[in-house]
Amino acid sequence: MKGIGILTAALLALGAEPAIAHEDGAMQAKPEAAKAGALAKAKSAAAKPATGKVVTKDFEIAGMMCTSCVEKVTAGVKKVKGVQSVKVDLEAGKGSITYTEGVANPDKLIKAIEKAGYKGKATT
Ligand SMILES: [Cu+2]
Repeated sequence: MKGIGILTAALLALGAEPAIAHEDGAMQAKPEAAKAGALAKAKSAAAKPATGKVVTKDFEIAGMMCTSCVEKVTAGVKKVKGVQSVKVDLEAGKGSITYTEGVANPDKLIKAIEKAGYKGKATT
């Protein structure tokens, strides 16, 4: 995983989409879960931000290649105060994050994604 991480970082630095397969063989582990995440994301896309309210926002998460990447992002984002739930869609490279507005915010969530080693960007 160490060598892969360095290669991933190099690819990200070049702005390239990492096209290499992960060697832990976990890539095809959860296609159904990924699809379910996409559906849940579509349902919650209309949520509007308001202080103290629980909202769901979608984020682009670049650089994930396997389920352990998904776990890293999920664990990192869940550590942010105010986060209620995190659904990461590996295939789509997206995450749907439900959190209390005013406690957590998109900046904090993106920082948590970056701290886990990936690139985050708010899409809603
Ligand atoms: Cu991975």
